[in-house]
Amino acid sequence: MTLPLVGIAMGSQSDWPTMKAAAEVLDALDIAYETRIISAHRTPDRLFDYAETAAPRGLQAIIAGAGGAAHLPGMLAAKTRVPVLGVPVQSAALNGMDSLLSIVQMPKGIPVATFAIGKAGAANAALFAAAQIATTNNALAGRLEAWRASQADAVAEEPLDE
Ligand code: RP5
Repeated sequence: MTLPLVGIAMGSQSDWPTMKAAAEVLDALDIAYETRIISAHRTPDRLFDYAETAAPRGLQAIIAGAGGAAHLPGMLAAKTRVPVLGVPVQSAALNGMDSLLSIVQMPKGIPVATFAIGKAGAANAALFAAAQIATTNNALAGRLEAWRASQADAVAEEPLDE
């Protein structure tokens, strides 16, 4: 069994359609990961346990997505030195502006790298984690460069009529 290098954490089952975009990128790059539902508000003990064991278990990044009063990324970051990549999930009431501001405005001393609202942010968080890990993993560096080349190849030089 391959040990996970990346943890994908989310505050609720309802965040999975967004956070799945991160999982799809990690699948494409053949990076081992795990997925967990961890609510800062509803399951605080699970949050502490996950954060405290993340480094000893060998996780190199935690991608954490949450919506609304989105405390999950910041609280995880408070309890682990593993880099936390925050993904603001688009909320129904405020379209994710609440999530974005909750995650991005960390006070000095405990950083969370914050990405765009929604699926684009989740996918980019996974690409960022891949780039981080690739600094010490040549095989992954090659896969990441191939992924980017294939993305570039998929962009037509001229627009077509629909
Ligand atoms: C947050 O509250 C979750 O991250 C989710 O985005 C939001 C709503 O959760 P549910 O009420 O759908 O479980 O904690």
